[in-house]
Amino acid sequence: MKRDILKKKFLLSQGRLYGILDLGYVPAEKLKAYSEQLAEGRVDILQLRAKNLEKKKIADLAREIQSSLVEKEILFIINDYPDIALEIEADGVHLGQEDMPIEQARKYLGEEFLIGKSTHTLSQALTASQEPVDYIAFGPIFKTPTKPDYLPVGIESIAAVKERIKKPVFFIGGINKENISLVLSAGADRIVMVSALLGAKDIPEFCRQMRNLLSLKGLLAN
Ligand code: 3NM
Repeated sequence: MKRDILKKKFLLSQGRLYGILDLGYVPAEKLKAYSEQLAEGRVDILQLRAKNLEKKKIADLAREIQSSLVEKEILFIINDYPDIALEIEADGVHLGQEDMPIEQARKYLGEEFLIGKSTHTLSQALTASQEPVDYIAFGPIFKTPTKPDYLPVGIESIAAVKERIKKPVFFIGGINKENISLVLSAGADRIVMVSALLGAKDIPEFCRQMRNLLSLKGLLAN
């Protein structure tokens, strides 16, 4: 085990900026370079999302980027596949509504792994909060080319989710430099970014700017 669960949970509790390395945006041969830039910018959590690759290839890529993240205290999450998370000893897995049911994933992985779940309505988020998940992703807040078939939940739903759910909730979908302040003002204190992050001219600098906005939000909330 690369990290014990207490450390993972501590890092999750501190996590504000969650980046996803999506193979839809980054070619496999550039994955390591991107992960190093995201690590330099100090995202708190990094997920590997590879929708169209075979599992063996995903596991190989995951191993390649994992070492730099362990050293930097960045949580490493595998999208969709509990078996890959287990095999490579990632910090956890992220599951969607159509993936392995949470109870089953929890039994399979045991208590040493983090599990996150995607939710797209308040009702799904409430259901997920009763399941053995460590965090919830809620969105898409805005329309996004990264998940084009999903209806946006809208910025107003952020406050409702925050009010009702005590587990960490990461807001996701269409969040970028232009609208992040709106998202934070609406009540979000944890966000996920994909295209805005991966498309930034200077990824470490972009991460720093986003982290500054998120920590300012934390200071104002206290
Ligand atoms: N999941 P971007 S939205 C991977 O709502 C993903 O569950 C979503 O990408 C959800 O930051 C999304 O480029 C895409 O909009 C987020």
